[in-house]
Amino acid sequence: MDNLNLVLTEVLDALHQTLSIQELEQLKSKYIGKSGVITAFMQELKNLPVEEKKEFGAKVNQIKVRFETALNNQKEIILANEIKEKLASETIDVTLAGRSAKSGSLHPVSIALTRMLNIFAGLGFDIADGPEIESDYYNFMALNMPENHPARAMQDTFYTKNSKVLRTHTSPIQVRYAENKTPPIKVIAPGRVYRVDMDATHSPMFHQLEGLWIDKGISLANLKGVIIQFLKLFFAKEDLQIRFRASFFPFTEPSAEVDILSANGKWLEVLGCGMVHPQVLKNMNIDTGVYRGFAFGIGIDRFTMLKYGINDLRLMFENDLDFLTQFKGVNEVSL
Ligand code: 2NL
Repeated sequence: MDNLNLVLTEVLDALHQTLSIQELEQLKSKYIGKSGVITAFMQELKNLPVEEKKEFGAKVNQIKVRFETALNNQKEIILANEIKEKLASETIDVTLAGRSAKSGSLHPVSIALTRMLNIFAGLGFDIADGPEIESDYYNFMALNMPENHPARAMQDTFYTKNSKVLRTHTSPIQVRYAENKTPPIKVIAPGRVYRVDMDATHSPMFHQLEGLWIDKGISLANLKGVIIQFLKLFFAKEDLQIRFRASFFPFTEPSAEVDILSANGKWLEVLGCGMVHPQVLKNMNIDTGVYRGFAFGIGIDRFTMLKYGINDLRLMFENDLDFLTQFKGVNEVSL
């Protein structure tokens, strides 16, 4: 009997200190489970003499009932506490100011490209597109760059397993555009181009915009007129100083590079151009006895940097939001 009273005090004490349902389940099995302490008392009942059985049996039963009642009470207390804690920790302050959704903005390259497209559209140029994975023919052969040309080396051009190339310029777009048309042909070809090159001033992928105008009587004068007009409009500077320097490209003859005078008095090379080489015209099925053409190539990324005062090419490709968000609101939808 004394043992029984001791067990009751011990068990009620333990119950009141229980803080989780899990602990409660452990106590339940410890006392009234298959080999529980109270269960053991009940099994002892059959070994007792008849006269003790009644009193002891009643006492054990009473203890079992008190245990179960206390267990259920504690269970309710724990559940109520859990809800209280959850409510306190998950409180939402509906009076706090909302967080505004961030809106995106155009990449500076897209802004500069749109500006270029607007200018050339205004000068009457069509806009063409083409594949980034090109055949050797459209990327090199059609442009008068023979088998042994250094630009075709593995260390300069990305080749695919099936001997195609990642286009190294957007010229192939113009070859495809021109080969099944009769002049006048007046087109620009913007897009991504790829070269094996990676340092502070070169990226393996960059953006180019090429232009081509073929018609009867097209001359170097037309080339200069278009380039000068484009540069003055792009940099929004009517008195921009521009010079043409003789140069060489396999696909133009004669060829020139074009420099502009920067604010600090230095001449900056900005693009290459020339009269389309007769062999290239022939490759486009153009009658060289009737037609002439000029072509030019512009590095969009470098133009973007010049236009917006960006001093590091890597910024153009890192997509750092601190950099990109500075172009929010720069609008080139119309000139
Ligand atoms: C440069 C040089 C140039 C061309 C690109 C061209 C395209 C055809 C025919 C002939 Cl389809 N030429 N493109 C011509 C001269 C120069 O780019 O330094 N660009 C950044």
